[in-house]
Amino acid sequence: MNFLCNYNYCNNLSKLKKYLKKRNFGTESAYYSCIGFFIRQNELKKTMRRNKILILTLAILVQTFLVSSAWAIPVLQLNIPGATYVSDFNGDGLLDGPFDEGVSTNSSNFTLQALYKHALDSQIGNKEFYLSCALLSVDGQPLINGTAPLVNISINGTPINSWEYGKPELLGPHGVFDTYYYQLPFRFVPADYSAGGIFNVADLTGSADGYIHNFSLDVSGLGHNYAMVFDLYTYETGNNGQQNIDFAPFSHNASHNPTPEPASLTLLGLGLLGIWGFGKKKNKNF
Ligand SMILES: [Ca+2]
Ligand SMILES: [Ca+2]
Repeated sequence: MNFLCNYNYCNNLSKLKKYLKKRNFGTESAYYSCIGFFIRQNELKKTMRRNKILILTLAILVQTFLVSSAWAIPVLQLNIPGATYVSDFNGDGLLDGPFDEGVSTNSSNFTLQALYKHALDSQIGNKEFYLSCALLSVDGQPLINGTAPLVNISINGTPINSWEYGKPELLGPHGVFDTYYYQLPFRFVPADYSAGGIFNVADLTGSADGYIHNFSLDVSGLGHNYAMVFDLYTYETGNNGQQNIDFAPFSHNASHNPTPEPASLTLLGLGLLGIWGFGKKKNKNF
């Protein structure tokens, strides 16, 4: 009787009953074999529907996760407007250096921004934050303890030339330290508030409320011999008085890498002169 139990009839039991009655196929065996087929078909359909729902739910979950990760803005970040976000500075495919993952510039004069994702807060000025400026060699190595380098930078026009050796107190382990560094305490002010102005510096996505504090930096004093990595952090006092650190993730800090050394620029210059001389000589021959 399976010829009766095709999809058209077996997906509708009452239709099937009517069909069997009309054609006098009302024998029990025919009816039950069709009902069996009907149940199997229906179960298959149910399973398919369940799988569909499962796949849809998974797809929605994956999408939600992807969207929320793109919109996940760290509480603290450093940004240099106009600079580029570098994900792998030396291009070796590994996250292995202080300049990997972060906003980086080779300009000597730039604005460094401290971003703090936070709701509008009338008590904003009561909390102290810190910006650390760590001196490194141009290839990203911490400096060796000895005589402090005779370099100065300026922050908001104030010259900084006193370097401490080690790691900022309470700041967790960080590949950049121990080295010479300067720690600048600062506070956000009400005028730093920006409704919806906080974004993820890594991919420029997102929009959250928070505070942006600008520092004007002149690091021309580093010349071509030093690089600098900037970190942003604050301390929270927990319920039982312990100090917890909140810091910009290392993937959201900033760095300065100097332009190529004069030696290579001189070589480039000599090369250009050579080409120019060659061109002149060639012209004379005409
Ligand atoms: Ca790397
Ligand atoms: Ca970094």
